[in-house]
Amino acid sequence: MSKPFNDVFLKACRKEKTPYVPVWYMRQAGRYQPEYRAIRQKYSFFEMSEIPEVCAEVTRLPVEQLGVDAAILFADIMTPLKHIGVDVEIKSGIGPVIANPIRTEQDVSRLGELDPEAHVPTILEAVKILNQQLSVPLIGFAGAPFTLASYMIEGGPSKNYHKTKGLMYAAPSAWHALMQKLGDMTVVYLKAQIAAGAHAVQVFDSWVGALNEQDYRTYVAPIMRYIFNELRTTGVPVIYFGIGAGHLLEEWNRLPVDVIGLDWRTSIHSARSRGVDKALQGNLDPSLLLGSWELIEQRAKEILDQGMEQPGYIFNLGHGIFPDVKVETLQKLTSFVHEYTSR
Ligand code: 1CP
Repeated sequence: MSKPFNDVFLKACRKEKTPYVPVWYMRQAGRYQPEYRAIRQKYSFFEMSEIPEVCAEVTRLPVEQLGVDAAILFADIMTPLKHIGVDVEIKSGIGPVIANPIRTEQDVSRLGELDPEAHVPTILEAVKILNQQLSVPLIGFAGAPFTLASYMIEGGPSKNYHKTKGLMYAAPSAWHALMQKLGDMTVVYLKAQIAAGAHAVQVFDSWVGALNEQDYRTYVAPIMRYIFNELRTTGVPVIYFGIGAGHLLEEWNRLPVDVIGLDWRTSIHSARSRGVDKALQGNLDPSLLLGSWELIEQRAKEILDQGMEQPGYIFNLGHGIFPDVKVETLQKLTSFVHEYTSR
């Protein structure tokens, strides 16, 4: 017998009343799980997400193990880039590394277009398999243009995004051409995930907090508005997340997006007091999971009390789970969120 479909997460995205606060975790599939580490030994990162049965298994694992209210497709924000001419690899302990960084207008013009059915059929197949197997919503996702561009231009992870901003300031026409190419890729990729059965999508703009408000408005907001307007036509909820981007909240609140994901630096109260009227998601500091259970419970309570003041709240961490966190801690936290908020 299959379980009835749990739509609590989708209701919260739409700011409807829910019987309890739904919860899922960024990077809920990952190296903190012994099962993930065992599978990862057998495959390269991209192989894992490109063998549909393996992708589905890794996606399902945290749902079964933790009892979370949503699954997130197992892939990476860099996954589609390989198919438009970016030579990317995921190096263990580092992250994405690019052999042919984008530095000039010519480099930008050489990038191709994504054709999801031809380029990522295995990812779409995994979405279809998961839809048969899951009784919680499946979140599809993609990287946002600024964050993708930062890896493409720097060649890997960066601390200051100097080359990225350098291209943005020195060659605005190349920059805007790059944003448009990546924006188009994001739209077709997410629409294909939605057509295959994803119930919601999250757009990860992890590193856009490196820009101030003025530059965000000039160099990034137009492409985000374009992406979100396109996605709006599908009717599925859209979440926008970034790290260290609290200073951009007023800008984000003007975009046609349903849910804003907060990192741990900005409280739910302060976001709402600044006029943010979207649904909110977040935002326990992921490092707090190394603290005592008493501390974790106290901080989770504080966040939940603020979140529950209005409909439209989803519990999550402020960023992804670190590899040294215990599975049991996340199981306990998930149960706590459900029990504490059940009415
Ligand atoms: O469980 C899930 O959350 C789904 C899978 C998922 C998602 C949504 C992975 C698997 N990556 C992502 C998104 C992602 N990837 C982001 C946005 C969210 C965030 O900020 O964490 C970013 C910036 C990346 C890029 C990336 N890929 C990094 C960060 C590097 C840096 O700049 O600090 C890393 C370490 C990866 C590799 C990766 N992606 C995913 C996993 C489980 C891993 C570890 C890979 C391994 O097993 O070696």
